[in-house]
Amino acid sequence: MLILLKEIHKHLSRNYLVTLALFFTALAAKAENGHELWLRKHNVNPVNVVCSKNSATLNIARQELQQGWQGKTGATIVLTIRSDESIWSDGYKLGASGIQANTELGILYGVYELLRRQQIGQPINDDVSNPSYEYRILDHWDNLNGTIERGYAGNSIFWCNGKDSLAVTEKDELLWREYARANASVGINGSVLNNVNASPKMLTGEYLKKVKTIADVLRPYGIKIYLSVNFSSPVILGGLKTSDPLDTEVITWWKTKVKEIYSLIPNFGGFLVKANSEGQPGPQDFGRTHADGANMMADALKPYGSIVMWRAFVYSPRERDRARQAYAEFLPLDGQFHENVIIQIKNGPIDFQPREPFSPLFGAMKKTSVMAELQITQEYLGQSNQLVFLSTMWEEFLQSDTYKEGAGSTVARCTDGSIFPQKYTAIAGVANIGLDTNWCGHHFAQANWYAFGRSAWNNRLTSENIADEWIRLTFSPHQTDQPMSSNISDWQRLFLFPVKQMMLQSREVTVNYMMPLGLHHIFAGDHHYGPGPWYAPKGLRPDWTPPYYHQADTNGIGFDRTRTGSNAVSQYNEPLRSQFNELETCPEIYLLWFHHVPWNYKMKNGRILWDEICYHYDTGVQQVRQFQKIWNQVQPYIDEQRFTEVQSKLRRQCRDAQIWKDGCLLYFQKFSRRPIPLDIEHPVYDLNDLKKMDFSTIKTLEE
Ligand code: GCW
Repeated sequence: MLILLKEIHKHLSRNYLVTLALFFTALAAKAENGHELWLRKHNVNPVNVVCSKNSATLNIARQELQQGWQGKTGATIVLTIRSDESIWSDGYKLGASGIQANTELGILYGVYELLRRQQIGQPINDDVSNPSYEYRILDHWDNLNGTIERGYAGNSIFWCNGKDSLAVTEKDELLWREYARANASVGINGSVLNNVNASPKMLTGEYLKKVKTIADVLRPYGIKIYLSVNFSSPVILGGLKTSDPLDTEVITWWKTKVKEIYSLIPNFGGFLVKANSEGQPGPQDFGRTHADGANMMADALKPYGSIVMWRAFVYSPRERDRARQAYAEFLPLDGQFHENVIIQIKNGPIDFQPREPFSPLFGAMKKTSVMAELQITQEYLGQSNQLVFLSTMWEEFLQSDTYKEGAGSTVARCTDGSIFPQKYTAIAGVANIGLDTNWCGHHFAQANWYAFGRSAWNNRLTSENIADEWIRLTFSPHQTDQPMSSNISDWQRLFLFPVKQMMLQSREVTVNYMMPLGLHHIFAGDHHYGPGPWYAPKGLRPDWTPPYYHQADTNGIGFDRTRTGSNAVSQYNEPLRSQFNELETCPEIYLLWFHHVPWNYKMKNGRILWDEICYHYDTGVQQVRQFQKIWNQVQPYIDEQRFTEVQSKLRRQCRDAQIWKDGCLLYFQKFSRRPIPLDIEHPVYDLNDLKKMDFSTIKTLEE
């Protein structure tokens, strides 16, 4: 990979002077702050839109066409709502002269696809496009005081503190409309408005009134509202003595609450619940099961055709291996959940780490609807300081073979209804959106929002495809920036190509400098930013400290999850179970996830494990430095604001990658007692200094 990066760099240098001259005026291109996302304004041609119906959604469709048409001047485009067997749900059929769909929303999605293709220069053949998942949802971990759990792009766009916290201004509504439009343009059709660590206040009348206002703004764009609910709400809000899900008063309380919600929001989508996890209340507090709790809520929602997304993110401090727990608790309940319950499972068995094998629950539950929960916000992947395109990670996950019904039973197929005919199919992503002007903190983090929507619509899209589209939409030169548009092929060669390669490699690069070879959860502190393989404050529960996960000692490193260890391998179907279990057949990317491996273990390339770890960390650092060079060389093709903002983030990423490498190598070296290979750069930081740093605050390290 490094060689490829060097090639790109060489290639760029050769052309640098020529292009600099050619595109110099591009520097004066319109300032862009990123707020328009992938929906930037451009020159349009007049178009004649024919549609026999009017509605809020269809009016948006019409307006989008008129404001974004780049096809033939004066063309006529017909929007037809007519059912067709080949079209499913809100899918659509695109043709040269029009769009056909079963639903109004299908028309709107078709319009966005048509405009996208015009903009990126893709042909329109009689194509049918149907969504892979019926529910494509953003989970906002927004607190009602405006802060966002694991948010790195400013405060909530929905909630705020202070005496006017429930007032809604025109500015709020405009922002919500922009948000809804961006989501609809990539096919997202649901938003959970509040944190899964849910405040009971969410369900009070005054907050529900604000939810109604938000729902009204989002509705024409096809975005349904969902709420995270606190299991103790009947006691805290309703004054009941218990929140036991089998208690008749509790059941009535939820039914009445649901009725109240529907009187305000007729298209309300349902609940998301984090129960008996990390201190949240749940049915187990009353000796009941997850199924008892989920079914009680599902029954209250059923008359309205809506769903409960019940999270499988559970683990207790007493268990020997956290990676086993979701499976151990949920599999025995398979078959007990009511039809409108969907179990929401994180992609990996632990917690959104830079690399995890897929959660074995995906290949296990057969009688229950399951959905994947991805994390768009980069809690564990550099937050909004680092350029990491997550699409490749999600692709790896969705295409992982669970062998549930033999080879080819990918996670994608286990969740989209192709293997198991689950009544509801869904996918969720934890949002990375906040009040920052560019919405996501890092300009490239927008690509993760985009990629989530696109993959939720079509779980077979490749990351390369998605990155290509996103770069073209987000950065392609405006037609008015003359020298650029006349040299579009240079733009493709000198901007699109290198930037795309950088994005496609970025997740693996991050794995290299953070947690290669299956290492996981070795962060310093609860902020989950910098390295902290040493982090183990007295009294903290062991499964919240890195030594629990890396298990480094003088013999070796890694968590033994083999048959003779925690036996987490047994949760996978064959042939994975045996493959993961054997040191020789375990893929090296998961080596230290499944095995405790001696420092001198011979890797496939002949190096010993310790050396291989060193090379991975070092390669990661070099790769990020290469990103910096690539970015500096694409400057002629991009507006100054976005160029400088990304440049400064890459500077920080380079430094932080170095900190990761130095911190981890110096610490693990205490156990390996081996030298760092002489042909790689040796650490520049001192371990004791790094141990004292608080990586969550920029100030400690900056300048
Ligand atoms: O990844 C962990 C996060 C918590 C989060 C939790 C969860 C919302 O560190 O901040 O809480 O997962 O998914 O519930």
